[in-house]
Amino acid sequence: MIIRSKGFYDEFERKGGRRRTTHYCAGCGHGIIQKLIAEAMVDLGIQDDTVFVSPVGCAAFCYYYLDCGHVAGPHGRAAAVASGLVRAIPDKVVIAYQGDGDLGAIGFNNAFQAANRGDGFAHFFVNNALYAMTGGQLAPTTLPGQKTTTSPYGRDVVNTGEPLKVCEVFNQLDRPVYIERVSVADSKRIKQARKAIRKALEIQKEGKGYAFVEILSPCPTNMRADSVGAAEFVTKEMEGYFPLGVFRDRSDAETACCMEVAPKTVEEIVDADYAGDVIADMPELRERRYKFSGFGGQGILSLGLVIADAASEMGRHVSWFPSYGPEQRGGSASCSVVVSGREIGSPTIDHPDVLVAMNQPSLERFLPTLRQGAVLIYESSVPLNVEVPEGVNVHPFPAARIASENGVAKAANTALLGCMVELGLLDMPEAEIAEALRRSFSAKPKLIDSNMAVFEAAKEYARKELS
Ligand SMILES: Cc1ncc(C[n+]2csc(CCOP(=O)(O)OP(=O)(O)O)c2C)c(N)n1
Ligand code: SF4
Repeated sequence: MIIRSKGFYDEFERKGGRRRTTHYCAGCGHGIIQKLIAEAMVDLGIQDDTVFVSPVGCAAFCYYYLDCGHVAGPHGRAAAVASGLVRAIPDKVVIAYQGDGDLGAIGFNNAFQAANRGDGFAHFFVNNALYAMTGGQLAPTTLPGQKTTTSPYGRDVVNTGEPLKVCEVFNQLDRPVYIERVSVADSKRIKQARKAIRKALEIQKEGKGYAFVEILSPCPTNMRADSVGAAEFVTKEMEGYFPLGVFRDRSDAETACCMEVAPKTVEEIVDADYAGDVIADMPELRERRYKFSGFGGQGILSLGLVIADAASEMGRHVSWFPSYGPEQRGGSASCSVVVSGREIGSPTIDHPDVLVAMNQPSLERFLPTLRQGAVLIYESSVPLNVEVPEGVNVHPFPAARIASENGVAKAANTALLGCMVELGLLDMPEAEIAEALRRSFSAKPKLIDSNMAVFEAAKEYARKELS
């Protein structure tokens, strides 16, 4: 009979059926480390409040084993996911678990920046000196001279660098509360690893900030050894480069890190950002998602910026997300603008509420994404030969002609702005938009009057022909 911690599920419902054992090879450190985490979670009474971010690597299946909340991170991004989680659910305990390829290579910057910010999560870094899941390739932590499938003659530090000492690097940063390197290569070391893992989770329970524990871990399969040989490699070889010990412990400090000043709830964040009463005075808190699209040089990105600027001046939550090719001019360009009374979940837009399309590729690409009730404004000199989805309100608008007739051929974007104001698509007083338009020409004041003329002419056209 297997007796296991209540921190594990009774059975592991993996692909291929229910099982009672993990997929780890005999002698692998991952299983030991996860057992220590499971036990600590239960003993600290945080199991139901814990969200575990699993990596890509041999430990990717943690969500089959540990009985807590889970998010699976893309390769290298567990720390970035954890950074998001601690902001979205600050009262929960967040764990990020990463291998040395995952954290030390593709995900290093995410991990480093999270540590530098002191984001409040427990960060477990499993260092087995290679990429295990993919067959034992060289990792940033591979030892000099160590043979792997991609360093068959041993790691050459001139070509591939020295082993990356993550604890030592993170120990240069101000905000981490706790940094320790431990090992699970034998029972004496496992006891110390147990303490370190508990401490990192206690720090989370108390909301004290970022805790980093590096765990040296045997991988018999790729260290090309049996269980004993792999454990010996960890103690005799790896510890020479990665000395064990506590690098930092500020967990007793009364105010351990940033987390004591971070707002605790979404409402508090909103209040802090907005000064609260600004929102209360805004009856129209709806979220609108705009896509502006055309050729580079048509002022599409600037159009989005003017709207984002006006909304931001009014205390709205705003995102402006440009997308363009390597060409400076002539290629396709678009931007997504979200204006909202609430925090914005994502700056990308799959189904815009309003699409402004200045060319044929924009119509082909974005018109099919519109849903019932959405609005399309398109440059009327472009033939509309893309099927319009049902329930979409279509407004052909001669932006280029209006701009030319008013003496600024390049101001089709300003004409579109006037059209949107007249059609009531901006949920903001016209004066705020006009002010933002003027601001956008602060470096070229000579263009302000002519653009205001285009703006007025566009409004007039839209009033007569489109409303
Ligand atoms: C974007 C991306 N690149 C590469 C891979 C292939 N890949 C899967 S696991 C892995 C390495 C995992 O090594 P490590 O983080 O050291 O964890 P271990 O398997 O040793 O526990 C790689 C490169 C992937 N899944 N996704
Ligand atoms: S390959 Fe290595 S790290 Fe992966 S499960 Fe096997 S022993 Fe563990």
